[in-house]
Amino acid sequence: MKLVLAIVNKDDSGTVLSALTQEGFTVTKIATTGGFLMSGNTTFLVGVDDGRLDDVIRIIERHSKKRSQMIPSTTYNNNAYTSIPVEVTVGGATVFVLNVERYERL
Ligand code: 2BA
Repeated sequence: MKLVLAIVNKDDSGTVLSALTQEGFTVTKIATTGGFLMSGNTTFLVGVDDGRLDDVIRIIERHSKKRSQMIPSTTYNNNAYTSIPVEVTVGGATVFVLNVERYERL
Protein backbone atom coordinates (compact mmCIF):
# COMPACT_ATOMS: atom_id res chain seq x y z
CA MET A 1 0.00 0.00 0.00
CA LYS A 2 1.08 3.57 -0.72
CA LEU A 3 0.19 6.96 0.68
CA VAL A 4 -0.08 9.61 -2.01
CA LEU A 5 0.50 13.15 -0.79
CA ALA A 6 -0.50 15.58 -3.54
CA ILE A 7 -0.25 19.37 -3.33
CA VAL A 8 -2.71 20.94 -5.75
CA ASN A 9 -3.67 24.51 -6.59
CA LYS A 10 -6.76 25.40 -4.59
CA ASP A 11 -8.60 26.34 -7.82
CA ASP A 12 -8.24 22.72 -9.02
CA SER A 13 -8.98 21.04 -5.70
CA GLY A 14 -12.76 20.66 -6.24
CA THR A 15 -12.40 18.85 -9.56
CA VAL A 16 -9.51 16.68 -8.31
CA LEU A 17 -11.53 15.68 -5.23
CA SER A 18 -14.68 14.86 -7.26
CA ALA A 19 -12.72 12.80 -9.78
CA LEU A 20 -10.92 10.80 -7.07
CA THR A 21 -14.07 10.06 -5.08
CA GLN A 22 -16.02 9.15 -8.25
CA GLU A 23 -13.34 6.57 -9.01
CA GLY A 24 -13.80 5.11 -5.53
CA PHE A 25 -10.69 6.43 -3.77
CA THR A 26 -10.79 7.46 -0.13
CA VAL A 27 -9.38 10.96 0.20
CA THR A 28 -8.49 13.39 2.98
CA LYS A 29 -8.26 17.04 1.98
CA ILE A 30 -6.14 19.47 3.97
CA ALA A 31 -6.00 23.25 3.51
CA THR A 32 -2.28 24.12 3.26
CA THR A 33 -0.10 27.12 2.44
CA GLY A 34 2.88 27.17 0.08
CA GLY A 35 6.06 28.40 1.74
CA PHE A 36 7.23 30.43 -1.27
CA LEU A 37 4.10 32.26 -2.45
CA MET A 38 2.46 32.07 0.99
CA SER A 39 -0.86 31.45 -0.74
CA GLY A 40 -3.39 28.73 -0.07
CA ASN A 41 -3.17 25.37 -1.78
CA THR A 42 -4.70 21.97 -1.05
CA THR A 43 -2.97 18.79 0.03
CA PHE A 44 -4.69 15.46 -0.59
CA LEU A 45 -3.85 12.28 1.31
CA VAL A 46 -4.87 9.14 -0.55
CA GLY A 47 -4.20 5.66 0.78
CA VAL A 48 -4.15 3.29 -2.18
CA ASP A 49 -3.31 -0.31 -3.08
CA ASP A 50 -0.14 -0.55 -5.18
CA GLY A 51 -2.12 -1.73 -8.22
CA ARG A 52 -4.18 1.47 -8.36
CA LEU A 53 -1.35 3.96 -7.66
CA ASP A 54 -0.98 4.97 -11.31
CA ASP A 55 -4.74 5.60 -11.56
CA VAL A 56 -4.56 8.10 -8.68
CA ILE A 57 -1.61 9.92 -10.19
CA ARG A 58 -3.24 10.04 -13.63
CA ILE A 59 -6.46 11.53 -12.20
CA ILE A 60 -4.54 14.20 -10.27
CA GLU A 61 -2.47 15.00 -13.36
CA ARG A 62 -5.56 15.26 -15.61
CA HIS A 63 -7.29 17.79 -13.37
CA SER A 64 -4.34 19.93 -12.20
CA LYS A 65 -3.46 22.81 -14.48
CA LYS A 66 -0.20 24.69 -14.79
CA ARG A 67 -0.59 28.45 -14.33
CA SER A 68 1.63 31.49 -14.39
CA GLN A 69 1.57 33.87 -11.49
CA MET A 70 3.23 37.28 -11.13
CA ILE A 71 4.87 37.89 -7.78
CA PRO A 72 6.47 41.14 -6.58
CA SER A 73 10.23 41.06 -6.16
CA THR A 74 12.27 43.92 -4.73
CA THR A 75 15.84 44.76 -5.77
CA TYR A 76 18.18 47.38 -4.28
CA ASN A 77 20.19 49.47 -6.79
CA ASN A 78 21.75 52.96 -6.65
CA ASN A 79 20.41 53.57 -3.13
CA ALA A 80 16.86 52.82 -4.22
CA TYR A 81 14.49 49.91 -3.94
CA THR A 82 12.79 48.86 -7.18
CA SER A 83 9.87 46.49 -7.35
CA ILE A 84 9.98 44.16 -10.36
CA PRO A 85 7.23 41.58 -10.88
CA VAL A 86 8.58 38.08 -11.55
CA GLU A 87 6.62 35.37 -13.35
CA VAL A 88 6.43 32.02 -11.57
CA THR A 89 4.92 28.83 -13.05
CA VAL A 90 2.87 26.95 -10.48
CA GLY A 91 1.64 23.39 -10.75
CA GLY A 92 0.04 21.28 -12.07
CA ALA A 93 0.56 19.20 -8.88
CA THR A 94 3.42 18.20 -6.61
CA VAL A 95 3.09 14.52 -5.73
CA PHE A 96 4.93 12.42 -3.13
CA VAL A 97 4.42 8.65 -2.87
CA LEU A 98 5.26 7.02 0.46
CA ASN A 99 5.37 3.34 1.40
CA VAL A 100 2.79 2.44 4.07
CA GLU A 101 4.09 0.03 6.73
CA ARG A 102 0.74 -0.49 8.39
CA TYR A 103 -2.86 0.52 7.73
CA GLU A 104 -5.67 -0.08 10.19
CA ARG A 105 -9.15 1.30 10.61
CA LEU A 106 -9.86 0.94 14.32
P1 2BA B 1 4.93 27.42 -2.95
O1 2BA B 1 6.03 27.05 -2.02
O2 2BA B 1 4.12 28.63 -2.59
O3 2BA B 1 5.56 27.59 -4.41
C1 2BA B 1 4.77 28.07 -5.47
C2 2BA B 1 5.58 28.07 -6.75
O4 2BA B 1 6.66 28.99 -6.63
C3 2BA B 1 6.22 26.72 -7.08
O5 2BA B 1 5.28 25.97 -7.82
C4 2BA B 1 7.44 27.11 -7.87
O6 2BA B 1 7.12 27.33 -9.23
C5 2BA B 1 7.82 28.47 -7.28
N1 2BA B 1 8.89 28.35 -6.27
C6 2BA B 1 8.84 27.72 -5.09
N2 2BA B 1 9.99 27.88 -4.41
C7 2BA B 1 10.77 28.66 -5.19
C8 2BA B 1 12.09 29.19 -5.05
N3 2BA B 1 12.83 28.97 -3.96
N4 2BA B 1 12.57 29.96 -6.07
C9 2BA B 1 11.83 30.21 -7.17
N5 2BA B 1 10.58 29.74 -7.36
C10 2BA B 1 10.06 28.97 -6.39
P2 2BA B 1 5.22 24.39 -7.65
O7 2BA B 1 6.59 23.79 -7.81
O8 2BA B 1 4.14 23.91 -8.56
O9 2BA B 1 4.80 24.13 -6.14
C11 2BA B 1 3.47 24.39 -5.69
C12 2BA B 1 3.39 24.15 -4.21
O10 2BA B 1 3.71 22.76 -3.95
C13 2BA B 1 4.39 24.92 -3.38
O11 2BA B 1 3.89 26.22 -3.10
C14 2BA B 1 4.51 24.07 -2.12
O12 2BA B 1 3.38 24.30 -1.29
C15 2BA B 1 4.40 22.67 -2.69
N6 2BA B 1 5.71 22.05 -2.94
C16 2BA B 1 6.40 22.04 -4.10
N7 2BA B 1 7.54 21.35 -3.98
C17 2BA B 1 7.59 20.93 -2.70
C18 2BA B 1 8.53 20.18 -1.93
N8 2BA B 1 9.69 19.72 -2.46
N9 2BA B 1 8.25 19.95 -0.63
C19 2BA B 1 7.11 20.39 -0.07
N10 2BA B 1 6.17 21.11 -0.73
C20 2BA B 1 6.42 21.37 -2.03
